[in-house]
Formats: sequence, structure tokens, C-alpha cells
Amino acid sequence: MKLTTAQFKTDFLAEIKTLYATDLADTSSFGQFVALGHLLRRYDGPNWTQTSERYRQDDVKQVYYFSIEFLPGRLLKSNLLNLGLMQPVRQGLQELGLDLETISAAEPDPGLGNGGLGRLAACYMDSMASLGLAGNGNGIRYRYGLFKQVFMNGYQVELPDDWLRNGDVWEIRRENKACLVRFGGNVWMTPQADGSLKPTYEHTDDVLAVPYDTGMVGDHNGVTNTLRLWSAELPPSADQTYYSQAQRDRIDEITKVLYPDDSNSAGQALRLRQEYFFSSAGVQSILRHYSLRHHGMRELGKKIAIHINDTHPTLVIPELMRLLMDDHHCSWDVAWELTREVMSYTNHTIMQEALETWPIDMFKGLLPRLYQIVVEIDRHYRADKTPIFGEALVNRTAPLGNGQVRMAYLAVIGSHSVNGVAPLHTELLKTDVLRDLYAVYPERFNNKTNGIATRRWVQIANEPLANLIDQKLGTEWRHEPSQLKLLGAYANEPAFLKQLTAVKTKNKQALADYIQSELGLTLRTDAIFDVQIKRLHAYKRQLLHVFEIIREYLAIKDHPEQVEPPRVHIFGAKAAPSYHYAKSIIKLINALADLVNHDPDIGDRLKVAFIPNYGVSLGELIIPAADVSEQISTASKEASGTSNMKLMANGALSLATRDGANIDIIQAAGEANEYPFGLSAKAVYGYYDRGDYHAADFYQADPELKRVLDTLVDGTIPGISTEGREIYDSLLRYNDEFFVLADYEGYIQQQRQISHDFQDQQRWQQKALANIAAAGVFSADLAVARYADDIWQMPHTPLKA
Ligand code: KOT
Repeated sequence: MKLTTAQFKTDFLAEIKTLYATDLADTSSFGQFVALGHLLRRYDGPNWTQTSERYRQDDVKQVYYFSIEFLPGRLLKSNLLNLGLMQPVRQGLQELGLDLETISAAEPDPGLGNGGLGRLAACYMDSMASLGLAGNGNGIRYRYGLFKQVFMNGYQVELPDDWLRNGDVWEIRRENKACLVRFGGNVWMTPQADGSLKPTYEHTDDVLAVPYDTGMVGDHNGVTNTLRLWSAELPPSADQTYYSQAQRDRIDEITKVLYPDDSNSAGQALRLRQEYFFSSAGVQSILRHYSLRHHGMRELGKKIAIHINDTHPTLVIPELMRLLMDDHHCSWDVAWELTREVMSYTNHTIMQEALETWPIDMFKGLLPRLYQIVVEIDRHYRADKTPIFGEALVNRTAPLGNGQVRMAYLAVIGSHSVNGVAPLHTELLKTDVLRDLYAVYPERFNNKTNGIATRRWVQIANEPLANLIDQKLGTEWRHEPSQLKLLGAYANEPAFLKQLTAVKTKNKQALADYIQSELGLTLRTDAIFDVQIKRLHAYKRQLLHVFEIIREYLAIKDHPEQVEPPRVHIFGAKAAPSYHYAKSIIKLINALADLVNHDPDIGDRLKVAFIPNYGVSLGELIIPAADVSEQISTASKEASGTSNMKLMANGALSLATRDGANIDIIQAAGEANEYPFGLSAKAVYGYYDRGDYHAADFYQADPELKRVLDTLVDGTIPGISTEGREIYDSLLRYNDEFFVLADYEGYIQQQRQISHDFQDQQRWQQKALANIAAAGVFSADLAVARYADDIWQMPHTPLKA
């Protein structure tokens, strides 16, 4: 939209008056943010209305992206960017004596997700709107997001994330679109005159699902889609129904707090209630909307696609069956055909502990009608497939088995498409995790490598870099990230490479300022900023990074005369509150930081900064400042990774195992521009097959490694007597589940190489440039376009690949 600075100032001051009945001087940054939010909603209002209107009139196919997590980050700047209002608003605020950055920092960052899975959902919402796809998000409006992390004496402490305390400017409560979701009780099926069966329910616990909608603004295209998050409330009690306190609490509890587990299954009844709650509400609202325009369900598969982000929303499958049969009078066969046509499923992990299963008794008690339907799906599957694949394979893959409802199997059986998130991951789904189901449905399996929203992760997070790119390429790359590859042409322009260094230094200074104020730690911006930001998990191997720090520390102590470029090791990582081992690693990192940062022999040659409460907003500060991107998971364990892509796009070089999308990043940017190392997935599986991994052999064979490990238990690092022993034992007594010791040498060698290479800044920046130029391959717009083409069968704005 067109907006002059003068008009904006008039509108903004009017908004302040209306909202606060006072003038600007009397408002806080938060108050200014709220006013700006309201104003933007008003500016965008016509887009949102017209987008829905147009979708309805043209009767276009709609995709519904179901995810138990969405991590959108702050929306102020991304809405300004996508609406094309950044310049007049920034200018107008400045003329009023205000600063956009300060106001933006006052926006709460909704932590409605744990990590990669939730952030991916948010990037894809942005891309769907930007491609002009009729894409809708469906999830849970958690009253409390992921806990706020603080450190006390080096230990993680979790505080509640009260992000809604002052309300959310972006959301619209739509009580008129609420639905009832039923739990528990009994159900009977009564035969009807027409031969169909009708359910009768008694003693159910009913919950009112109230939707809150947030506009998802497309990139300069007038499109605004909807992210719909559901909140659980008491049903209206026109019949004077009395709710006991226990019933009220049970309802409140459903959308009260996000489960803080990443790549792990919680397995608790409340989680199952959350899953059914938003799955049922979402499907009900889809069918209600669809029925307004269509007679009968025949066209459903042509007009609706439902995508499930991992297995948490798998109950959409039996729920759609239920509604089609019980409310819309479809036969089983018709309902099943439609369901499979509509559904598709993305798997995000091969970690066994993340594969969701529910004890049948729990499932049956909580969802009696759904259970009947799952039994029927199971019966049909067995009857159809046993003659072809034999009883053993069918027993291994049926939705019901070992007293459990197996969500991933149900998801594959009830969908027409199953995808992994990087080529290696998809291959492992076919050959390992879902091997048997791949034998049954080979045509369903496909790969969709993850992508990131370059708008947020470069244009917003790294304005200095974005402006520098504009100088070379113009602004087309901002809408077509694949154009970034044209930067390759400037690899031999020393002046440009110098400008890249200057941009990086500026970003490092901004991060250093933050670290100074939060941790009281002074950093040199000429140091190598070596960054690892992701959930704390044994398979992600923050421990390997710790060993490098210990090695560097000992090296400086032993040989102070040997001068290496200074290093800053930066961590951001939350541990699941119940994940004891991960919390021990946090304590270890903090204890090591304490030792290193205060040792006068070390000075400013080596620093360790563990930044508490890592999330989207901190990511936007850290990522642009990184020189080295630590992507060091045990090969085969990280499905894709997405911080690897964000760091690459900001010119960090990957120090990476050949895991997940690292493989594709190394290929896209070129081996010479990254630092690959370590066991391949094949080598890891080789160890599993032969059973001949002996971690102690590596310890014995390498005196340097031995010395590093011994610091965990010999008092070198004060304050970790229990944690140090526990970690030491996990490696040597329990044989190092994630092959840290096997990969130590390769890792250290590449770290040495990095220290060497960093000294030639021109050459280093050439590599950084190769990364930035290749990052367009991993744009979320391209990824979503592939979902639309191959899975959802939806037309969209064409993209140049
Ligand atoms: C969480 C619970 C159950 C199943 C899977 C998860 C999960 C997986 N949460 N996050 N992931 C990550 O998803 C990202 C997006 O695809 C990947 O890049 C990353 O490798 C996964 O670990």
C-alpha cells in the first residue's frame, strides 16, 4: 500500500489519542507498539477481508496446515516489511522522536513452540501468503508459551512465559466461530431407517474451542491469510449446567501451557487432550466453512488439503472420518477415500523416543468414538494388506499393536503423502524407521527439504547485509531469493569483500553489546564468533563443542606464546525441564564459561557466552553475527536442521557433520567453503549393525582427548563434581551413545583449520559470500511451492527456481 510519512504520523498520533486519551509523551514503548499494531491492522484490514472474500468467490482450493506449535516471532517488523511500509513508518517515528527498533523490542515474542518444528510452521505460513496460496494455519493458543530460561548458579531454572499478560494486538477473538469438542463418556451407535448408524453420547466432558485469528501478511501482494489458534473454554451453560472446580480446571488446563519437549514424546493424557482438542476444532471448522458453499462432500478432495506437521495432529484422520460418517452421512468407503485424498503428513524425526504412541486404554477412555474408528481403520488395513504382505509385516505396521495406538503408522495409512525434510532423512524413513510401511505404500513417500523465510532471517534480522546486497543486485532478490546466486560474480572484488567484513563486524558489535549488558562479558569483534544455537539434546552434541573449548583453554595455558585468532564460543539452548542429562550439559557449559572467562592467563583470547532464553528474537540478534555455524549432530540423527540454513544465509561457514540438510548445504555452497567432518550415517549404522563401537578405545588412543575428558572429573573445572562424573560415565561406562569420541579428532582438525583460515579475511569472506549466494536454494518460498505442486495440488505464483 501507499503511505506517506505525513499521513502515517497523523494516523499514529490519532491512534495514540484514541487508545490512551493522552498524548505521545505520556506513553511507554509498549504502548507505542500497541498503537502501531492497531494501526497496521487497520491498514491491512481490507487485504485480509478481500483475501477471504476472493478465496470464497473463486472457490479456490485451501490448504490447512495443522501444527501443535507455531513460532512466528515478533510480527511488527515482518508486517511492515511485507506491507511495504518499513520506510515511511521508520521515518515518521523518527520525526516524532521515536525509534522503530525500541518499539519493536517491546513486542512480546510468542513462544508457542519448542524449536525447529514450530519455527518451520511459521516460515511456511509466511511463504504461503507470499505465494498467494490459500493457506491456513491451525494450532493452539497456549496461555503460557515455552518457559523463560534463566541460569542460577549455572543451572537452568524455568520461569513461566506470561506472553499474553497485556493481550495480543494481532489476534481477533471469534467467538461466533467456536466449536464443541467432546471428551470421555460413553457412545452408542444406533441403526437408522436408512441403514446408517447414529451415535448417542452420554456423560461426555464438553469443551468449547474458541478461535483466535491472526493475519499472515504476504510479501507485497495484497494477500493476508489466517493463522487460527484455539483456546479451551467452558461451554455456554444456557441449561444451567453446573461445572465443578475440577471440571473447570480440566478445561482450563488444555490450552494453558506448551509441552516443553523437543524431539521427544510426552506420552501424557493432557497432551492427548491437547492433540484432539485442536485437531477436532480445526476439522469441524473446515467442514463448516466448506459446507457453506458446497452440497455434499463429493468435491472435498478438490477443495481441501489438510497437512499435518508431524504426528501430533494425526487425530484429524479419524476425526474427519467421524464427521463425514456421523454428521454428513457418508459410507465408510466414501469417507475413507476422501480422507486419504485430503491428508498429507510430514515426519520430522527418526529419534525413537519422539515417535508418538498412546496406550489403548487411555485413548479409548478419552476418545471412545474415535477409538471405534481407529479399530475400524486397523481392521480394514489388516484385511486389505495381510493377503499381500503377510501377517508379520502387517502386525508390525498396523495402527494398533502392542497395546498402543501408533500415531506415525496411522498418519501414513490415512494420508496420500508422507515426506521427510531432507534427502538423507527421507532415505532413512524408507530404509529404517518406516521401512515396512514403505514396502506397502512406496508411492506415498517423498522428500521436501526444509526452507527458511529469507525475509525474516536476512531482510529483517540483517539489514546491513540486505542493504549491501541491494547495492550489487538491486532489490529483486528480496522477492526471489534464488537470485542471491548472482552474488557469486563479486567473489573477486576485494572492496566488496571488505564491505562484507564491515557488515559482519557491525553485527558482532550489536551482539557484543547485548552480551555485555546481559552477561557482563566483554568481547572483541575481531574474534571468531563460533555459534551453536539449538535445543540442548545429546544427539546435537553440544558436548563436542565443549571439548573444543577445553582443548583451546588447555592449549593457551600450556603454550601462551602460540598465538591463535581470538575465539568467542556462543551458545543458546534450552533443555526440556525433565531432561536431566541435557541440564547437566548446561551446567557444564556455564561452569566452563566461568573458569575460562575469569582466568587472567586467558584474557580476551578465549571467551564463552551462554546466552539464556534462546528463541526467535535472540536468533535474529545472534545469527547475523556468526562466523562459524556449529551443525555437529551425530550423522543420521538430525532430520534436517534449519539454523544451519539461517546461519548460511548470513554468511557463516558450516562446521558440520554429514547429517540432515548439512549434506545439501555443503553441496550447494561447495565443500571448499565449509568444514565437513565425522562419521557418515552409513558408518554410524555400520557400528550399530556390527555392535563394535568401543568409546574407550578412542580415549586410550589419543592422549589429548584423554586429557580433555579427564578435566570432567579431575577438578580442573570447578563446580561440576556430579555433572562432570555423570557426563564422563555416559561416554566411557555407557559407551557414548552418540559417537562423540569417534568424531573428536575430525572435529578438532577442522577447528584448527578454521583458526588458520580465518586469518586470511579476504579468503574467508569469499567463502562467506559463497554461502550467502547458495542460500537461496533453501528458501521457504521454494519449499512451499514444492509442497503446493507435488502434495497439495494447488496453483500459486510461479517462482524462478
Ligand atoms: C518433536 C516432537 C515429536 C516429533 C518431532 C519433533 C521435532 C522435530 N521437533 N522439532 N523437530 C525438528 O524439526 C525441524 C524442522 O523440520 C528439523 O529441521 C529438525 O531436524 C528436527 O529436529
